[in-house]
Amino acid sequence: MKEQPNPLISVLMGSRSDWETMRAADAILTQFDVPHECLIISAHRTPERLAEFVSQIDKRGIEVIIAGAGGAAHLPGIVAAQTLAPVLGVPIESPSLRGIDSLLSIVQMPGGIPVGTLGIGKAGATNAALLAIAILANSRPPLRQKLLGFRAEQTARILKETL
Ligand code: RP5
Repeated sequence: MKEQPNPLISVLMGSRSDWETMRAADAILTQFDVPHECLIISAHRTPERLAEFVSQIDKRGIEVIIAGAGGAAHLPGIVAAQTLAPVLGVPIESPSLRGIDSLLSIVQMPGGIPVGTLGIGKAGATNAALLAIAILANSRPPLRQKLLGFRAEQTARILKETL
């Protein structure tokens, strides 16, 4: 859907309908100039695309994967099962159970295969991107500086607010 050459981060989502949420992750990664891609890959609807994606993760140099899914949200777990790259899961706010189903599906991974689970919806997508950037920033001082700047701007903005 949205690709850059040599992405460091892959943003996956189970359906086009997840984009309204996951575009928040895309926006943060774009703001930080982090090479990334956004792809629709469904664990149950496009299993072959999923298999092809996971087989190429290391070869393509992808370091962190963000996966948003809703309902019986198994995408982050099935990706995590097939890579050592950190996988961050974003529970989509599903219409029927307001994302509680997605949250519990993603967060309750049995011990042994971790998925770092964020909050439901856009805040979760935003934080998944910031966490992915923090992971990359451990070995990239310029990115760490940008992250520090982002925090400082956020703090300054809040301090300026009045009622
Ligand atoms: C999941 O099913 C997707 O992650 C999406 O959140 C949910 C519903 O998909 P659609 O029916 O809207 O395509 O695979």
